[in-house]
Amino acid sequence: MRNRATAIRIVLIVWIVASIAGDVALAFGPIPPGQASDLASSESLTILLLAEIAWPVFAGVLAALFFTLVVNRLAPPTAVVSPEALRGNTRVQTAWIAATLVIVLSLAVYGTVALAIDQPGAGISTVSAALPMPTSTDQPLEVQVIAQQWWFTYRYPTYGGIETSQLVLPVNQKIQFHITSLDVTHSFWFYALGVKGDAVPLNDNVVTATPTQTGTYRVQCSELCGLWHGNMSDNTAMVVSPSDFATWIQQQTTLDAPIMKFLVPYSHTYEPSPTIYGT
Ligand SMILES: [Cu+2]
Repeated sequence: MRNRATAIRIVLIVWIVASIAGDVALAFGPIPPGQASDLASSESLTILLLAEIAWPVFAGVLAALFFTLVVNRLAPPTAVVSPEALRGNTRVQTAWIAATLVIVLSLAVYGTVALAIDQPGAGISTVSAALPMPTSTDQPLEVQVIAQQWWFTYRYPTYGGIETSQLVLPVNQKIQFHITSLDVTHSFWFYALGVKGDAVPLNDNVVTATPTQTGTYRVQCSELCGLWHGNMSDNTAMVVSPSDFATWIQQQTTLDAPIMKFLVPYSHTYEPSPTIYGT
């Protein structure tokens, strides 16, 4: 019995040390998706919070498993166990239910507050007209993502509705992504910005994020969309300074000029017409 009590104490100490060490390591380690936008930072914080809570629980399960396998490997020497001893431990059960309740309820409150306050712009758009040109970095710049088998194209309604094959965004400018599809369901995933939205035909899915770090990033489709789905990714998405963005948009406008008369007017959704090119 003394050995058993000592074993419980050792396992408890190992669990406490492992819990603290793991939580400290998590706090200093890289947490996905990073800090490249306000949205990504808030997602990283949520993931860190969940990991910090989950790690001690996981370590506790491992510790209990280890204890059971090693210490309880042999049955106790007493042949007869009293019925009371098999009844369960009220203190342990109460503590388990209370701890679970506290974790679940506080996460529910945290999640509800985060949904209500942190992302007021997120959700399905009900506006039909494109946003005006932003006059400050707090006002969103509208950028449309058009998914189609098997690539993405982008339209900039405040710059004449030009369409590009590369996604370029100005840093520290709030961006309102409008995601739609021309054929089947795709999903637009800009991992570094923490942006992921389903691209559904005839739907306008809106995600708002402010990129905070310049760089070259990857965007990809994250919804199985046909034969070349695996190839529907692009490493050339860029977040650049406002002046570089102005230069780029000017170049694209010049490039697009000869084809603008063939481009359908900007809209939040598009209905491909099989007869548009005549029969
Ligand atoms: Cu796709």
